[in-house]
Amino acid sequence: MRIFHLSDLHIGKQLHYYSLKENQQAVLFQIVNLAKKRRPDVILLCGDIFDRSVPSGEAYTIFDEFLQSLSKIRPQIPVLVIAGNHDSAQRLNYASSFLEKHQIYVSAMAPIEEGEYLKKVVLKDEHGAVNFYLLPFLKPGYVRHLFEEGVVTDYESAVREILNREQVDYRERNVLLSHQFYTNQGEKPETCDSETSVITVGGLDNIDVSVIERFDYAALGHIHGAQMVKLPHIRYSGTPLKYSVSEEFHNKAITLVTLGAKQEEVEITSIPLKPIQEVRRERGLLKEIIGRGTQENCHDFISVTLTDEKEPYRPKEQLEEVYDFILELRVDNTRTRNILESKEEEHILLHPMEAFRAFYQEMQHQPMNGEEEGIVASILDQWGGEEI
Ligand SMILES: [Mn+2]
Repeated sequence: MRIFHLSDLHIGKQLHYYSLKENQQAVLFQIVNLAKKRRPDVILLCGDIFDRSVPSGEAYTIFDEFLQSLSKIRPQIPVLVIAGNHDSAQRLNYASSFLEKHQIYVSAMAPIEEGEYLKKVVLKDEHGAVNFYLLPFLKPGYVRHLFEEGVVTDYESAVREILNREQVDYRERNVLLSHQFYTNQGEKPETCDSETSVITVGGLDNIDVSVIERFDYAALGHIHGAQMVKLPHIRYSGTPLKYSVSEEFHNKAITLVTLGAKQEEVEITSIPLKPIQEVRRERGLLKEIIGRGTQENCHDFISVTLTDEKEPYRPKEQLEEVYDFILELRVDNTRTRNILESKEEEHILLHPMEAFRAFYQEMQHQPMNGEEEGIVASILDQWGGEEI
């Protein structure tokens, strides 16, 4: 069975105030064409379909067109979709039973009630059945009530318990779709700047990969750089486009997974995706950077660092005569380095609980009591986790 694994489309995302509409449409169009050409048996979209929980009309239209084009391919290719932390479960769930008629299976919400289980889609190939388990993004607070008190204490126990109650038959072939932060014995996957929501101090949302190791393939979303976690069959596909300058050297691609018979090692290939605009850095003297501009690269999104000791007059205006899309402009010379050294400010990313504790202390001139801590903790627990 051949699987297209994709995640983190983030439809509607902007890059430093520039719309990525055309880039996103173009890359989705490429994916459709690659699906026509390579004929996968199934396409997986592993969360963060949209960039915001309230997507714009335009973002909806882009996703609609994508699903429509995919569903027109004959013979039909099933599309399996889970919600990520950026998606609104209710919104993504909209018309999901209607979509199933077109072999588009959406799972946006973790089980809420006793008798509810994960959405499971069974597909068949020459070796028999493959069970796809659709696990949408979840927080411990979403599912805690399904278990006895004290069983679900963190993200790891939440996912472990939710999977345990599925009673997966590991003698069969099973594929998991999941959108969480998986680590290998505390060792974190490589992250980048466009994942605003994945890093919390203290690793509260870490889930050890052992929880999902027994699946024959784990198709993951959440981390924006393609990579495996510990084992070749546990994998983040990464985003289809570069969503931050820090991804300058990422090779964005569709992960093509070939699943053979049970026990056979999965085969992994990348099918490169080509953006219509590159995202990259330019560093050097203003004169040099302007000199490097060509017909081919002048439409790229660029982040510029000027190293001129004598700061040029109106550098942005001069750069704009050559480059159309300047994301940011920085100066790195003796003057700016001295300023930085004198400040020596340390920016520490605090967990929301720690941040609130510090805020409370500053406002009230005393620490929170146990009851207050409990209230804040339960609010954070329920909090959707959407980042700005
Ligand atoms: Mn994401």
